[in-house]
Parts: sequence; structure tokens; C-alpha cells
Amino acid sequence: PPQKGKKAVEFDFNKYMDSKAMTVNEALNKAIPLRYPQKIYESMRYSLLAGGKRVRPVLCIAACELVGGTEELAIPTACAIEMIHTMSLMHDDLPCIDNDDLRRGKPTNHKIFGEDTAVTAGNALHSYAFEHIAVSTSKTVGADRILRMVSELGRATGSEGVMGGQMVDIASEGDPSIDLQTLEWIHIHKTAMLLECSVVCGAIIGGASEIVIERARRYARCVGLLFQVVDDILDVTKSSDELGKTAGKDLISDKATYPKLMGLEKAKEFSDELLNRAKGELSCFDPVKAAPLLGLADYVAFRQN
Ligand code: GRG
Repeated sequence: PPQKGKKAVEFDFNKYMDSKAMTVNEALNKAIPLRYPQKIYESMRYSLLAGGKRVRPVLCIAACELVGGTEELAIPTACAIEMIHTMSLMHDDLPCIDNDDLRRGKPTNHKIFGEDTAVTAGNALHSYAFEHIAVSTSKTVGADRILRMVSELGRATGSEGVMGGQMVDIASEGDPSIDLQTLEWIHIHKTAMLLECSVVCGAIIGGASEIVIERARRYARCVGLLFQVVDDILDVTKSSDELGKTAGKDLISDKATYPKLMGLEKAKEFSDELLNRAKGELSCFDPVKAAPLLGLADYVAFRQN
């Protein structure tokens, strides 16, 4: 309920999310058309256009709009981030890593196109993402902002970010002694940094001041970690619902998760705390302008998949 003296902000989050996701899907479809050599583009488009919640590009657009920029300005960067996210999923699904058969409800990329093509098409998506930012935003913003975004994105996805997180995750697989600190390090690097980068790039391209960029970063850091804590909680609660039992599969499997290391109740308390901290970072903004990012934090916290 709204606090006394504060007017409730009317905001249809689902409508916002659907319409932004549709815009992103159209832009992604246009960004990578089918051409020669056909197979690499088919493979890139197969995973890129296979659905997905589009949380990262929508965060990027919402952050840009929060600081006074437009959707149009943020779209190429938002799409580039989704390209990198998609390639990380394609590579994560490979037999040498997670060996998954299904992704976004469809057979994984290597199941359709073969491992050789899935690796190559993933690499192509990674390179193209940077080209897309440089080429498509150079018409609308100055080189200083592009340079900053490219360096944020490179750091967030390289060995100091997602790839570093992936390495520690691989190294600690099946390790029964993994502690909460290591688990958090993995999650921050493997998952939270790209979500954080989405918001930070949105703020940069929208022309935010340093102070606002750092505030957006702190909001996004909480949302990023929240994303993974909720993922871990869902793994437990979803599987217990499916099994009709009280203990879900990830309380008994080898995988280290928040519920496993701190207990389900404490993990839920931690997710509430992260949600409050994320929202607290936005309290200095006009609530109407902050409504999409506040809604996105709730969406991440209360999602069911
Ligand atoms: C170069 C970025 C990069 C990575 C290569 C394979 C690898 C190294 C990293 C793995 C990264 C990974 C799979 C992280 C998990 C992130 C995560 C929580 C994915 C699920 O995200 P959702 O729920 O998925 O947003 P949708 O399908 O909705 O987009």
C-alpha cells in the first residue's frame, strides 16, 4: 500500500515489459538478417530469436529512459547485450560445459547445428555485439559514451566478469566444501555483472552524470544478485512442487545454492533484503520515472521461471 502522503504510481508493468520485449525482438531480427554464409546466420538467429525474457535489454532501455534518454537511443546497445547473453547460453549448453539438450523450450543450438557451428556462431554473436554498438550508436551519441559502454561490456563479459565466474563455477563443480563467499563470487561474476552492465550502459547512453551512473550500478548489483538467489530458490520450490514433496532436487543435489548453504527461509530473507536495497537506490528519483526499474526489480524477485 502507498505510504501516507505519497501518491500511488499507476504503472502497468506487464504491458511495459511486453511492449519493450517486442521492440527488442523486432530490432534483433533486423540486426542480424540471413545472408551468406547461411548456416552461421541460421545458427545465430535460431538462438537469438528463440524467446527469452529479455530482462537485460529491457533493463538497459529502462535505465536510459530513467536518466532522460530515449528507447531509440538504447536499442542497439540493448540488442548487443542480448546477443552476448545468448552466446553465453549457447556455449554454456555445449557438451563440454553443461551438456544441455533444451534451452528456452527448444533443442539447444548444438543439437540442431552441431557443436562446431554452435561454437562459431556464438563467437560471431560476441564480436557482432561490439560492432553493432559502435556502428549503430555512432550516429546518435558521441564517441566518449560509446568508448565507455564498450569498456564496461568488455570488462563485464571477460575474465573479470562472466567468463571469470564461469571458470570458478567449473572449478568448484561437485566440491562439497564450497562456501557462501565463493558461491556469491560466482553469482556476482557469472550472472550479476551482465545485468549490472545492462543498467550502467543504459545510464551512460542516456547521458547520466557520474553520481547517477554509480547509483544505477548499485541498484543493478542488487538486482543481479537477486536474480540468481531467486533462481536458486525456484530450483528448490519448483522441483518440490513438481515432485509434490517438501524437499526440492537442489537441496539434495551436489550443486551449491543459496537454499542449500543458508537454508530456504534465510535465502528468502536475503532475497527480500536485496529487493529492498535495490529499490532504496531509486528512492531519490521521480517515482513515475523510476516505475519501470522498480517494476523490473519486483519482476526479478517474484518471477516464476
Ligand atoms: C563471453 C559472456 C561470455 C560467456 C562465455 C559459457 C560462459 C562463458 C558463461 C556462462 C554464463 C551463464 C550461462 C550464466 C548464467 C546466466 C543466467 C542466469 C541465465 C539465464 O538467464 P535468463 O533467465 O534467460 O534471463 P532467458 O532465456 O530468459 O534470457
